[in-house]
Amino acid sequence: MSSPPSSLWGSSPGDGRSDGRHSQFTYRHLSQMASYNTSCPLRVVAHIDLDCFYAQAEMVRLGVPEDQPLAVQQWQGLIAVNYPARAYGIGRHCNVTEAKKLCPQLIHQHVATWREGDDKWAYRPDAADHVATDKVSLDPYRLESRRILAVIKEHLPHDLQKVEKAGIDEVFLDLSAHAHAVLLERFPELTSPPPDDDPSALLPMPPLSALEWQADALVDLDDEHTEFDDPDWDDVALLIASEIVRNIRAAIREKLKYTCSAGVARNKLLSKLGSGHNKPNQQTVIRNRAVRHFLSGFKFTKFRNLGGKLGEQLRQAFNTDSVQDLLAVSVEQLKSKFGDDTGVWIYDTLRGIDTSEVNSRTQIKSMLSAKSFRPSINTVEQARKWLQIFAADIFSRLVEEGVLENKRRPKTITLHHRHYAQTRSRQSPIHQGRLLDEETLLSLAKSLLDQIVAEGHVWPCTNLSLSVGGFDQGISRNMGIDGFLLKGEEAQVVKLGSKMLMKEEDAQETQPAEKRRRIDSSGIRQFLTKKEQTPCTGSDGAVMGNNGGETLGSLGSEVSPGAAGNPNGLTAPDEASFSQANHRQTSTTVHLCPRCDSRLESSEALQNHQDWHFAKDLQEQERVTSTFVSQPSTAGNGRPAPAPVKRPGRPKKKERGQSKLNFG
Ligand code: TTP
Ligand code: CA
Ligand code: CA
Repeated sequence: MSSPPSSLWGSSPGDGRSDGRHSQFTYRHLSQMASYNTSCPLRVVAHIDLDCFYAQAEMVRLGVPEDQPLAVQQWQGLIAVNYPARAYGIGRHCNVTEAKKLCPQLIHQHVATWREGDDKWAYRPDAADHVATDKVSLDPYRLESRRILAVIKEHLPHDLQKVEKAGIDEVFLDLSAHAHAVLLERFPELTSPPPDDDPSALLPMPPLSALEWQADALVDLDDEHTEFDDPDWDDVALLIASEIVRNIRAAIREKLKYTCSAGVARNKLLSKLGSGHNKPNQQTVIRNRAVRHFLSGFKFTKFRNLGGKLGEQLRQAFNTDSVQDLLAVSVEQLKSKFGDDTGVWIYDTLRGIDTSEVNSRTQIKSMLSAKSFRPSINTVEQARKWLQIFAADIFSRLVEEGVLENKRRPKTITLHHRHYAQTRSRQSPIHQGRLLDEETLLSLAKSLLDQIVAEGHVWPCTNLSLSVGGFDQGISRNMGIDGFLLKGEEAQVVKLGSKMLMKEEDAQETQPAEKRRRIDSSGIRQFLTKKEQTPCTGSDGAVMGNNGGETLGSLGSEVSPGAAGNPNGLTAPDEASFSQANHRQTSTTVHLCPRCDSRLESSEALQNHQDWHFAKDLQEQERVTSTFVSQPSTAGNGRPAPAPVKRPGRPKKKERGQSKLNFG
């Protein structure tokens, strides 16, 4: 394995562009593509994100014309807004009344709900008035998410897939091996052995003087480069990746009617920024020679992993949130303020260097179904009705996970119960042996409830949540920063006293919370625990908007944890939960959130705020949910599918200095 590119911007392995006859890249770099080497300067990564996802899902389901303004409603708030509606100034910050004022013809479709006493979710015309008896179901969107993922997989060669589901509506693809295969096919000269069998020999230049980027939005090059410079293999690799992505997007459009946006670049950091750069229905390519220019316009708080505590500390330390400003800060300064690892990581990130893996680890580790009650519930019978809904909800998700085929099954079931400020939890094993069914889940849940009720002083109850966990692990540790992140996410849950996201060996009930808290609180991890915006401080109030403009505390129904500015844009399936450890922390403070220092006006608001954090954690964990095979490839036939179908409404933009490229 060779060391990362030496250039500041990570694009060129040598001192600059080629000598005219030779590429700046070596035979070794080329072969690194095939093995998904994350430091390979020819690496190509894409991020695909659905446009206004829930809104599109409803448009497709209802057969609504594409130019019809539509938003997805949850109680009185909006959780997704399509682009025609955005043109009226409608956003997640609006409630239904405000949105209708802006656009009277807006369709506001309420999300599907489970209803107390009913055993199936449904779209109900009166859902908005039933916050007390209904629970949001995001199953329709999960289902669509899965169909989209299936199309993406279908369009990638079976043995050259590396796909990470990064949220309900987004994926990262490491297209390096696939693009490598296409490169070898189109440029057979690359298959010859290097001169003198020396892998560090420079490759010949690509036999091309310009590349055809079709409708892709190309980011302008850095100042020292021009469009008249000959392309090198990194440009060609990105072009191939962008063809692959264009074809995938066309297939999603054709088969499922969804539009999505994409970013194509050399790593996750850049591709993620790229996909959001030209929404909707466009893909943005960030060539290596354009990285500095591209990044200079951003606030670093928009970067993956700099949206939270670490980003805030960085902002405070240097009194700026501009990437450009921080480029003047030396790595030594960063190290002295943040420690060696984090300092170097920040230094690299500001320069668009990110060697984290696209991780096809993707198996659910736990599932949770929950409801906060306003008004509270007061009887065992009521609680049991909710357990029935939770069991049905969890079971339907387990079926999708292959529980009927006994592919994977959970080992434990946990019930949390809240009575005023007091929370109680009970857990029991799920016996392996026989087939797991909904009835079994329900009867286990009921017996956990009985145990809690037997303690007395349990009514009124303001929140119940049922979860299953202890699925087989199958998660390969990522050695990049993501590895730390995963740890960090686990660490958060350790702090919360929950076992749900943890590896089993971490999940010892007997381990004191304080001790567990210390495990992951050192070094870079403490910064990289994912903390997106808090619901009470969201810049466009998106999360608050989810509850009709009221605070979670005042309405206190299900938590909708997707946050404005959340780069993953996920929404947990209206889960809300809490833990005993969490409660211990909060009861001693004056409504100060121990995780993000937000000040809340009441203990109830604080509790709901913490529910939101918890749901975010679970949502992060849901991020880790899908199953893909990923195999380092050898050369294969990876030619992308034929030219994409033309999509309506897509701006055709001819880029400077770009002309037709004829392959082969
Ligand atoms: P996003 O990808 O963040 O947003 P989006 O798909 O609606 O719009 P864009 O075109 O800008 O990508 O979120 C994906 C889905 O997650 C979104 O359709 C609804 C849900 N969500 C919430 O429920 N609440 C939130 O605060 C956010 C951000 C998302
Ligand atoms: Ca989206
Ligand atoms: Ca998203």
